[in-house]
This record gives sequence, structure tokens and C-alpha cells, in this order.
Amino acid sequence: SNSKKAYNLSIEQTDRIFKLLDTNKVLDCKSALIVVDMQNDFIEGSLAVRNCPAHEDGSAIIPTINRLLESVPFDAVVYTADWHPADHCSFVDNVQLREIHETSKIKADNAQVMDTVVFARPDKFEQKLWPAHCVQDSHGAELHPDLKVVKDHILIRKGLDPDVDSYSAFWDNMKKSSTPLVSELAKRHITDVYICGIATDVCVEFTSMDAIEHGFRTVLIEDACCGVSEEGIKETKTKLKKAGAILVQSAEVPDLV
Ligand code: VGL
Ligand code: ZN
Repeated sequence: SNSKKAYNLSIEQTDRIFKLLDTNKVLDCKSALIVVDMQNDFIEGSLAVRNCPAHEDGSAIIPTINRLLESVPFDAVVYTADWHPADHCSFVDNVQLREIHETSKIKADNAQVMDTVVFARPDKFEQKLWPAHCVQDSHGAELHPDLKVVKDHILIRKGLDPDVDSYSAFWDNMKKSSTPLVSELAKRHITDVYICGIATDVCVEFTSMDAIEHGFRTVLIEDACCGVSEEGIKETKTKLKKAGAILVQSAEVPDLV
């Protein structure tokens, strides 16, 4: 419901404000860049994404993100990080650790990466399986060394609970708990969020949808994102546009902020 939102803007209002913004900056906007999961494992490690601008690996978007950080006067910069315990429910090698629900088509002995299993506990829930990645304090969980890390940034770690995944940097996948992200943004009077990083069709999508739900004007920087599958990226873009996000190229951002 609206009362839960940090900013009580409907999609229609958001739309109208975007149009106003295009012609003249009548509103007092404050902008944050959210850099999603630019960690070694997603770039060159166990869960390296491959659907990137110019068909390169995830490192292809690092210069684009660094350029944004250097040339655009964002009011806040957020880095998010997947930060899983070794027994996390999303790791394919951990299916044996948990009770699988009787309705699950995938059983423990045939479970593969990208399969969706149904676990029985703590409550029945569906979980897509991934290779082990971004284990707390491992090299794979560190931000890529070439990524610029600005002073006074906000770091949001997610996926710490072994029993629930967290694609979004706002809420876990079951909305059992939230990270400090919305309060950190609200504290700085942020109205607009610009989102980039990895993976377009997983954590970037979920973070963007939750940003919209919180009432932030939400801008996806297309060429500063990298995804898992081409089909998934297409679906993400359609879904985000429908929900009220605007999609831009990184070259357009300096004029918008
Ligand atoms: C992600 C799969 C599993 C992501 C995180 O950062 O997009 N994808 N965990
Ligand atoms: Zn993860």
C-alpha cells in the first residue's frame, strides 16, 4: 500500500514528473547511483555473467560505471554486495542440507544449476539454484579491483540469511526483512535512483522493481548493466518499463542528474 512508501508517488505521478524533468528541472531532485553486485564472482568467478554490452564479460561495464562515478555529481553512491554464508540455500551443492518439499519436481540427486527446487523449511519456498558464489569474506565476494569506489559511499550487503535469497538490495525474496537501503536513501532526501551493475535479469531487476515500489523515480542505465540470459534481459526491460522505470544510455545520464 502507498503508506509504506518513502515517497508516495503513483506510477502515473512518476510518469508525469519524468515528463516535467525532461523539459525543465522544476523539482528539487536528489539522485543516487546504485551499483549492483560488481563482485569478482559475477565478473570472472563461479557465476560470471556473459550477456554484456558488445558481448564481452562483466568487466566490459566497469569503465562505463567508473566514468559515471567520475563525471556525474550524484548525491549518494550505493554499492550492493551478495554476501552469502557457505550453507546458503541458493547453492546447488547445498541441496542435500535441506528438506525438499514433496511437490518439488527437482529432487536432491538430480538438482542442477538454474533448476528451481521447492524447499520444505522454514516454510515451503521456491529457490533457483546457482553455483556457490559470493561467500562471505572470500575473494569472489570482493568488489572487482578495477571498479572505482568513491568516498562516503553506502555499502549494502544482502543474502546473509542461509534460508532466504535476496536478489533485491531492499528486501529479501520473501520480504521477511529489509536492508538499511531505503532509510539510507531517505536520510539523504534521495528522490531519484539510477541503477547499473550485475545481473540485469536478477539482482538489477529486483532492486529496480523495489525502488519503484518505494516510490523512487527509477532509471536503468542499460549499457552499464550485464545479465545472465538474452531472453531474461529482454523480459526485464519490458517489465521495468511497464512498472514505470525509464531506460537510458550512460551518455544521457549527465544531462538528467
Ligand atoms: C545474483 C544470482 C544469484 C545477482 C545473485 O547478483 O544478480 N544472481 N545471486
Ligand atoms: Zn546470490
